[in-house]
Amino acid sequence: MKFTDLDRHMRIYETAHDHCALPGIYLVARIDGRCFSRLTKEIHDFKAPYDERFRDYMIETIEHLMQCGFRVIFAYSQSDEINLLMHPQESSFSRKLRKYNSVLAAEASARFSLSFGHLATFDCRISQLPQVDDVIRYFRWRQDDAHRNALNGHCYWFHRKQGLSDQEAHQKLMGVSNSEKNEFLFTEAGINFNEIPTWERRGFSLYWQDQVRLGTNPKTGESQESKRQVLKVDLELPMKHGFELMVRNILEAQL
Ligand SMILES: Nc1nc2c(ncn2[C@@H]2O[C@H](COP(=O)(O)OP(=O)(O)O)[C@@H](O)[C@H]2O)c(=O)[nH]1
Ligand SMILES: [Mg+2]
Repeated sequence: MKFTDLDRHMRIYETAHDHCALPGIYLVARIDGRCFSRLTKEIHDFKAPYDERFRDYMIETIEHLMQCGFRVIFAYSQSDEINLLMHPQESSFSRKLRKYNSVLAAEASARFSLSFGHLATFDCRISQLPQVDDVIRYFRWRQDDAHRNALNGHCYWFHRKQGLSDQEAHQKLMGVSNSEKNEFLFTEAGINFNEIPTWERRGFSLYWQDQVRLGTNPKTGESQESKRQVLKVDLELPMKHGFELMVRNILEAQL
């Protein structure tokens, strides 16, 4: 068989089920660390439940993901996950989902591993959201999950530090409500949940901001202003409705 015939014959198997996101659908990628429970507990002595070094590796990874060829307008991260909202007109790779999934997972894995100094990998999935309200709900969902994780994490690690095994600590938390966990932390562990760092309770974000710089016009020698976009790392996110409003403003500014 000639190469051109063989190529045409085989290519179908590779591409026939390629799915492209429809124009106008909002795309959010969730990139999640693979087996990070083990990695954070056994391979590295990260402080538990939260470690600023781990957070900073995630920030370096997100900064890379926001500048590696996709039009990412907003990132939200908590625990070992990174959520990226694409610009509505994002069109790389003809919006082929397999490309977003594989390239973003690969870029995140490579960048995080460099910071971390060990092999670490991420998977990626894409949510295709039909309306702005769905995008807002998506990020609200992830932030509510951050709150749940923080509450659980602090309770779990308090039990562990008291000498309980992994299984025993998990069992202690079964069927316990959020307000009971709050109360437990306050009375037993001496932790006022509302006073732990905001980024632990609410996650954190990266987004673009205009920066005005004063320079000199090389031709005229006169001073002039120039504008460029820089990434802001926001560790003090608002919560609930305030967070929803923030995501809405960032997205609607692009429409
Ligand atoms: N020690 C520590 N662990 C963290 C930190 N951030 C995330 N993790 C852990 O990362 C894991 C992420 O959970 P999940 O994605 O469900 O588990 P996976 O399937 O093992 O990756 C949890 O076990 C978290 O406790 C941190 O700052 N310090
Ligand atoms: Mg994970």
